[in-house]
Amino acid sequence: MIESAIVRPPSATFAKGITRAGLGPPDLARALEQHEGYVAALERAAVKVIRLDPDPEHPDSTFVEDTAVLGGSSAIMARPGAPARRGEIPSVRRALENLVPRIHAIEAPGTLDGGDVLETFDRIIIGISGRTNEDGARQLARFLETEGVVSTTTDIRGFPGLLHLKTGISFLGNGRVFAVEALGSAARELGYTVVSVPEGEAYAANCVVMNERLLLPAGFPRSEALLGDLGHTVVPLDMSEFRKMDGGLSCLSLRIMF
Ligand code: CIR
Repeated sequence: MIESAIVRPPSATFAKGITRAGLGPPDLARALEQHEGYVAALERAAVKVIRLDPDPEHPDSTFVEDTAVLGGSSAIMARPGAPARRGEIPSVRRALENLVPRIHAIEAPGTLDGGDVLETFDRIIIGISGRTNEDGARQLARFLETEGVVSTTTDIRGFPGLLHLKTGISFLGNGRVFAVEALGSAARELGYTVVSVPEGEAYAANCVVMNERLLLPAGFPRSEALLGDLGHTVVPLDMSEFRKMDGGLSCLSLRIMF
C-alpha cells in the first residue's frame, strides 16, 4: 500500500532541463496542468500527496523520483549521475526527515538516480546505467541489506534508448513486469513473468501501480488494452510535456509505503 508521495511541480525554468528526446521545448502551462492531473490521480488512488515548492534553480527537480530510494524503514538519498541535478537532494532530504525513521546517502564516487531502481515484491533491482555507476549500486545494495531488503543489479548500458532502468520496465505485481524487448530476457532470468510492451509503445513501459490503480501514459491504446485485460484499472495520464524532457510517469513522484 502506497501511503504517501512527494511531488514537486515543474518551475518556470522547466525547459532548461536535460533532454535528448528531440521532441521540442515543453509548454509550461500544459506541464503544470498535466502535473495537476497526476496529483489528482494519486489522490484518487488514496495517496496522501506532499507537494514541495517548485525549484527554479533546478529545472529537472520535478522528477523527484530520481532523488531518493525508499527501502525498509529508511530513505537512501541518491547522488544523481548528472552533476546539475545534485542540488535537488537537500530539500527532498529535509522533506523525508519528517517522514522516515532513517536516512542514508550515496557518496562520491558513487552515483545513483532513483529512476534506475525498480521495487518489486521480493527484491529491488538496481540498473547500472549512464547515470548510476557500479559504486553507487554497491552502496545502495549495502544500505538495503542493512534494512533487510534483497537487491540485485542489471546492466543496461548496452541499451542506449534507456535513460534509466525504469524507462523500460515496471513492476505490475503478482510476479509480473511490463517490459520492453531489451529488458525481457534479464527479467525472465530473474524469475519474473514478462508482459511485453507492444511495439511502438515503448514510452508506456514506465507506468506505476498505485494501490488499486495502474497509472499509464495516455496515447498507448494497445498497452492500455493489454493491461486492462490483465485485470488492472488503468488510468491514462497525459505526459506529453514531461516526455519532452525525457521524464517518465514514475519519476514525478517519490512513493512512500509507510
Ligand atoms: C534528466 O535527464 O535527468 C531529466 N530530464 C529526466 C529524468 C527522468 N527521470 C526518470 O525517468 N526517473
